[in-house]
Amino acid sequence: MHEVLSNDQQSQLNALYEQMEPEGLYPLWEKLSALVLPKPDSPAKVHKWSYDNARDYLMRAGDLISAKQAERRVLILENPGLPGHSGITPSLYAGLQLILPGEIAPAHRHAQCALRFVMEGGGAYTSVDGEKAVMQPFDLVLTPGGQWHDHGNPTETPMIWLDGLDIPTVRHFDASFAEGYSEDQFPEQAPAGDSLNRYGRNMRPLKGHTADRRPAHQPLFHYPYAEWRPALDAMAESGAEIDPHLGHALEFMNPINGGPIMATISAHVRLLPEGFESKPRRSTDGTIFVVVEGTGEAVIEGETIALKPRDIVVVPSWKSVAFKASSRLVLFGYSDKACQEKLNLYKEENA
Ligand code: GTQ
Repeated sequence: MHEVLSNDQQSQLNALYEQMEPEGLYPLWEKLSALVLPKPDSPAKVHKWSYDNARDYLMRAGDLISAKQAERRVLILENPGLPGHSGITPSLYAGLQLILPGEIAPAHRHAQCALRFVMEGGGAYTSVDGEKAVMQPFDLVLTPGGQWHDHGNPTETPMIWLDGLDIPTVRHFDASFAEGYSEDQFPEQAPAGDSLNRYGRNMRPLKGHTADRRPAHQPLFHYPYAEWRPALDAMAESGAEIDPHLGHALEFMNPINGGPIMATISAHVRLLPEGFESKPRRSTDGTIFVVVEGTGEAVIEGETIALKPRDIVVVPSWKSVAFKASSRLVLFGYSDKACQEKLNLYKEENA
């Protein structure tokens, strides 16, 4: 409201509000400026989770409940600004999942899209519609919505990865469906790594992808560290111009259309050479970062956050962020940019 109301007018309005409230009616003019914001004002807070601390709690949970009992033994990374929401941002979820040697997290499928970013261990797998992706540290593995998936660890060492899901987005649209499979493991449909072999190297099956077993629009679900990490190094070593706001940055894409990895989630990696300081940048996609390598700082709206390997940091929508690399800094990030771009909402500002 722009004009000041007289006391009499205000008290008559208050009486009106009181009468209509039981019928679910409210005056927009009292709320308009809080509903239609001139710029994003996220309730989510900037926050960092120490991997070492979270890992200790997760291992303690591992002593108390099996992966099978839990269905998914995961610690939720809840944003302190979103209590009870189970989200790390208003649209996205993050969790740390532990699979101990010999365990299986039983097969299920759901509307939600998930990514896994491996934090430690090696040789455990995620099986997607009956095809295993055998995972190594800092690999990215997808389980797109609607596909059967189970996880297993046939190795001698615990396996921990970060789960990134669009749980709050699906909840927002009231569009959740989920079901368990009749057996622990979905029957094997193809050799481990088959889709990566066919689609992961800038090629596709000669026979034509629509004849394949994978959904034609989303054949690839494994983006190994062994491939993305050397790509960043090659960029840095080639003398390629470095983006002042991002560093050397590459986005993971769906090879079918060059679009984001999943309908609702985008993901990327960055390399900042030692001593590099990125210029401040903000974007409407609140982003979850994992430090893969190196040390440095994130300066988020003037707040300095120290970074070390495996730290997890959330930068909410429209908070300005700049990174300083004390040693060569490699970051993985995921956000809802994929979803916002479809809705024509995405914006960024590079200072
Ligand atoms: O691995 O399927 O962190 O369904 C949350 C929900 C993991 C999974 C989570 C899930 C999963």
